[in-house]
Amino acid sequence: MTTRPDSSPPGQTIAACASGPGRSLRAIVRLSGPDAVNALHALLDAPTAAPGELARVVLRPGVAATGALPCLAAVYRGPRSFTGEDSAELLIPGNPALVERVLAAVLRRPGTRAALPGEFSARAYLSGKLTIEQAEGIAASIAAQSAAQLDAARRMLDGTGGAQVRRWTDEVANLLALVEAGIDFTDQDDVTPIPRDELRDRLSRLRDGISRRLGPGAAWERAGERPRVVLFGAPNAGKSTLFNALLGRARSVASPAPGTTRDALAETLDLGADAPGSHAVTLIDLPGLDEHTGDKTARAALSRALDETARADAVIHCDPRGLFAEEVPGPASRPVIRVRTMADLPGPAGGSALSVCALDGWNLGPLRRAIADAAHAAPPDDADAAVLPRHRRAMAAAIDGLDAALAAVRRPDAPAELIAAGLRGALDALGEIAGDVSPDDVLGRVFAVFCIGK
Ligand SMILES: Nc1nc2c(ncn2[C@@H]2O[C@H](COP(=O)(O)OP(=O)(O)OP(=O)(O)O)[C@@H](O)[C@H]2O)c(=O)[nH]1
Ligand SMILES: [Mg+2]
Repeated sequence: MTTRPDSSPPGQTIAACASGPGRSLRAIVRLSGPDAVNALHALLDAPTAAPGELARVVLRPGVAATGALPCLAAVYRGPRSFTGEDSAELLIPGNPALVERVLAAVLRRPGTRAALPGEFSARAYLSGKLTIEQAEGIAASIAAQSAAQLDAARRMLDGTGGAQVRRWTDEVANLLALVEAGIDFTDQDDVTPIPRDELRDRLSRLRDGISRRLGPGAAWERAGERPRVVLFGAPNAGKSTLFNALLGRARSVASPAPGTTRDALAETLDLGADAPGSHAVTLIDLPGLDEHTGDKTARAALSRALDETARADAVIHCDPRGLFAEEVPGPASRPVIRVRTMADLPGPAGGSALSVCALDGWNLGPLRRAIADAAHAAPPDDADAAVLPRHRRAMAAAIDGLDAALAAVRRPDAPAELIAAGLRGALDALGEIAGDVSPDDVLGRVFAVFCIGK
């Protein structure tokens, strides 16, 4: 991620609970960074076994305000670990209070801090341990709600999903080369530009293949409605300022007084310029979540904010502290983009939330693309939903490019440059799926929708 000068240096050790909330047989406390192994050993009465092996250990009496507690632990030495750094995992009984105490003991160590959502995977990506496709496969397998979605996630993890995209990419690149050969060398005898009939057939086949993969589309695409995207967060999180910055005009009142916004303000946000192939969305500025108010109007505003968030198609969770502690109401499968607002002010170190500054516009491009990706999420009950939102949008953009090329091929007088332009658009769009994305986009768009501990 391009960092603003106030971002703190890397090299910190991060820790988080990597298992789900609530009670379970076991919970996993996960650590990564230079101090990970020492931090683990400080909790135990004896060092663990060989790297990579799960060993029986005993949690020292007092660490978690308990007596000695038998547990399991494993250490992984960098670079032979998931993140590429020294890492450790501690498996303890899955009791939330116990997990909290163990994490608190770890986090008391200097140089150790709580991991932000997606940070383990972001570190793995940055150290070259994961491709972007595999990182997305991890997120997708956690979010999957159907066998089809699990299959799609597995295809991302093992690279077979990417192989299909590469075949499409190759075909577009071949067609582009043929068309360009026709443009540049028509006066040379040894180069035969591709006949229009053959070009049209291959373009149609390709377009139909991508379109089949995309499926019938999200509910609102069918219904002709715009996806509803809400700005959610605490009072004074910078929601209204961000709303105005995204729209490019001062539509909502923003002020240093908490509780300024009292109603849901909806406006159309066009994302086409930053995210080709994307729809316009309805962007909604909401009142801040002030749970501790006695005021009747504020209570009505709070319930409006919760209702709108619960029925939104995507959520932009705003937090200048980068903690994202507020619980987001609504279905768990829906995209939530974590945005650290006010990135011009000193704030938390590193992390994988998308940092933006609404005052100077920093990183609003990646945020617009993240919104466009989220708006392409298919509903979870859709059997064809097994394509990630980011990929859906890129495929839609590729189809737009191929349609433009096809339209040009069908016009006998259209110059070959028009066909080539459409093909280049399709090639760029498919390149995005394969991972031709800038580091800014990767951290912002991919990891900002991960959850903590992953
Ligand atoms: N330095 C800095 N200040 C910001 C930024 N964004 C917003 N602010 C300031 O933070 C304060 C609160 O901003 P709002 O946009 O009104 O916050 P809000 O989340 O809409 O607040 P409520 O409507 O009360 O829930 C204002 O004084 C803004 O000028 C930013 O990126 N950087
Ligand atoms: Mg506001």
